[in-house]
Amino acid sequence: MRVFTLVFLALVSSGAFALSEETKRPNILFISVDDLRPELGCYGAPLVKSPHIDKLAARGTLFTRAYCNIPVCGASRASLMTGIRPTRSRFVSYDTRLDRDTPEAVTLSQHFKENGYQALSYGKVQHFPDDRAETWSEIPWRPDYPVYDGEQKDWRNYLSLENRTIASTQKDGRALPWEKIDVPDEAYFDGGIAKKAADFLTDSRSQERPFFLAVGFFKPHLPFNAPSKYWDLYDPSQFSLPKNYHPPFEAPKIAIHNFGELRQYYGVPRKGPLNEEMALKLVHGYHACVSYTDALIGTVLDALKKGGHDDNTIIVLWGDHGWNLGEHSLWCKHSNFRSSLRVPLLVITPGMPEGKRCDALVELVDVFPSLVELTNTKPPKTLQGDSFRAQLLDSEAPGKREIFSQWKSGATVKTNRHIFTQYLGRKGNILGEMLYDHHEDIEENTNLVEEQPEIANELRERLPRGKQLAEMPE
Ligand SMILES: [Ca+2]
Repeated sequence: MRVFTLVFLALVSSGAFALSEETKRPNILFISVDDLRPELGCYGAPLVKSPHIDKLAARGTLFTRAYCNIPVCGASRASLMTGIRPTRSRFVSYDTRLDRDTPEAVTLSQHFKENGYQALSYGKVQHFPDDRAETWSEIPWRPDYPVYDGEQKDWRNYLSLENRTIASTQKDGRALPWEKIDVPDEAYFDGGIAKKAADFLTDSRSQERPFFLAVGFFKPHLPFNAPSKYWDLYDPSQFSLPKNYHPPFEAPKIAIHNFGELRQYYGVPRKGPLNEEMALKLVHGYHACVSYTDALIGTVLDALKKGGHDDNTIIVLWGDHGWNLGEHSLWCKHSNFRSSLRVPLLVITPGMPEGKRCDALVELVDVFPSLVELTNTKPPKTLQGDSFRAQLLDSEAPGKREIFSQWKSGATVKTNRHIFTQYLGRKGNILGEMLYDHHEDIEENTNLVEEQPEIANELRERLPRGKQLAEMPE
């Protein structure tokens, strides 16, 4: 295997795989899956039914230690799409807008559009379809859903009579945090998104010039609505709550939240722990949605093959942040724990090694510079991440020394062995700190910040100072 790698690297350095102006640039299929935690068959979770993603992983590189830079949808996506890090004042919430936070930055879609690509967005890619829409070749497409009072109220996409009845009585159209109904895949928005992408990939338009096709699936974001057959893939008795269904020992209170996102659904208590029946049904519903999305990814990949694009398309599959299914007593995202920060990331590049698992540290801000390098295009000056092309060529190539995440007042640095978070008040006062040893305590159950002051101090020094990462020089 080592010999193969050396031969391969020699070929690469000799330019055998280098793209030239005469070579047709590769297409890019960019699949985002909302709230997908890295708990899939290919990530070592055999009970999770994700056959299509598992098959995809066998064709390229799976990153085992990929982290988001901020654990909330809109901000994480904005950061990835600009290659710029979040701070306490930039890319902070679910409703982040690029045209407000970084109006001048070259976005990923804009970069490829300006390099002759057709740049298309189907489904949930950026939070707002109208946000810097000019950076795409067409206005980002989403399934039609009713708009009331200027707001998109029906994005939850309930189909069952029970949920629609409940929603009609609620001020903002909310209902149960799940839905199981016997409908075809196409009935929900995500089925429509997969069909739209498949239609393009098998259409002559996809042959005209290289494409950057971003396909964004809404599930497994709450509410956990999926066709019955995906719920039925699982025996409810197989699910249990995690061993660490409790806050970490010695953790600061600020590290734990009240999972307000889930509290907004009908039947979920306003505070306190969930009863076990509800907790286990949420775990079941989440997995049903993962398997539903996995099947739709299969639909898109079949179309990619049918369209004859397999050999000339880079595929990136990523989740925008992690998700807690009871870990640390938490639900949803919005925290500085590994369970909120770690994401799935698969990259398939034609001509590069297949079936690799890479343990190097990578962060989502690295995706943009990687795609720039893989397509031999000129990087925008604003990029703050680093290309992981070297890791795609050799999964054992050394990675970054450290990566960073930010969630509100909490700034996190992750190294090969440790993860350290400091919560800082507006006046620079320390609100709390956490240190976990991932070699000894991967689940982050015991805060070592008092017990290991030397390591804590070293990592404290490695956090960006002053106004945090935001205003770091480029
Ligand atoms: Ca999300």
